[in-house]
Amino acid sequence: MKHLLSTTLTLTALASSYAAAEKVATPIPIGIAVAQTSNTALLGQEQVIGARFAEKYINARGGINGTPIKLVFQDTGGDEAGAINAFQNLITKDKVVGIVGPTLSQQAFSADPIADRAKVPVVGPSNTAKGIPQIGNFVARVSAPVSVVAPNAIRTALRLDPKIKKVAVLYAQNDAFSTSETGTFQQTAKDQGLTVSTVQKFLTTDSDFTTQVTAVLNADVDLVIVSGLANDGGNLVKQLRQLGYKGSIIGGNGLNTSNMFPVCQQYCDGIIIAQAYSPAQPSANNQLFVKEYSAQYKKAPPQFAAQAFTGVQVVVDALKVIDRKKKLGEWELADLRVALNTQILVGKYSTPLGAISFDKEGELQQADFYVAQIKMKDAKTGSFVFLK
Ligand code: LEU
Repeated sequence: MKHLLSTTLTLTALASSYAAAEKVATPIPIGIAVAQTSNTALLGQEQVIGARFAEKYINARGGINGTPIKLVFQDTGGDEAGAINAFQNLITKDKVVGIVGPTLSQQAFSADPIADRAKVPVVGPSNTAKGIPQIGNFVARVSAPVSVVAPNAIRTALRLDPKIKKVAVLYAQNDAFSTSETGTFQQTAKDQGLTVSTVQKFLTTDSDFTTQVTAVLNADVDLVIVSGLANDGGNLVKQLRQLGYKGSIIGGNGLNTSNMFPVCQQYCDGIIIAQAYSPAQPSANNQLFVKEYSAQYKKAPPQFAAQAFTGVQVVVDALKVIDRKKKLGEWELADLRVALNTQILVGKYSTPLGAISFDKEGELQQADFYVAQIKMKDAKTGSFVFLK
């Protein structure tokens, strides 16, 4: 019995020392957990493109001081369960050094705590709800929060039409980002002296918005502000126009993709959307990024692609600093993850978003923001025109 017990103890000790001694694989695995399926893929698709482009771009320039990176993709789908599953796979099976993801704040509030408990750094590429960096020490984001981005759209709408007085606000009540963003929109509208005549709720799974549109038309407003995601938001705008709404429309961050064009078609025309990225951002790093991206995809990089690229770049830049002090191949995975998180938070980065850094909670510090307006040529083709 005594003998058996000590054997068991030895085996347990061996197993744990084996786990502790786990080294980092090469190429260096970085996890990408975004929506590749479901309606949320309308948004996630651009993130996949941005991340893949970053992998190629970075490896063509020597990766991490000569060691290549390898992105490991796990599809999150559009819900919390999918994001949790993707995170768990990346952490325990794929043994990534850090994770860029998920697509939605709604997913981040469920999945990020898992990475945080496992001491795996997370860089949110598009999570803009209030409270994301505060999820935990291991959570940062390269997507500026609604409080910083959204007010720009209202200021621009008022500049384009100073006669705007009455506003209708609509939001997806089952989505964390949309409820957060509408809070900012409603506050900004009041601060700008506008009257919020009606507030309407919907679900990201809705496709019929007759009730909400009727309420908007009855309220006789000159500006409609929509916080939702791409499919629901697109259908809502389309039905607003089809039922006769003629005034201005602001779309939130969830409508910020040309993948919405097939949904609202010619009715997308004129939507005003604040931007956390512009291809015209003048830094040398951005201009090179834009040049190579445009050469490959025959269009300028959209915001979600640029932010996903930036998320990967931040992880890589931080790893470069660590690698200069002690080669990545000599690190134990668990220790490297912790060191990576520390370095991400103290680093300064020259990215397509301009010069960025993080505060000690992991909140993004970014200087430049923009507003664009959708211009549709016909029912299928359109573009985001940046406004001065
Ligand atoms: N900003 C949104 C969120 O934080 C996601 C984006 C892809 C529309 O949920």
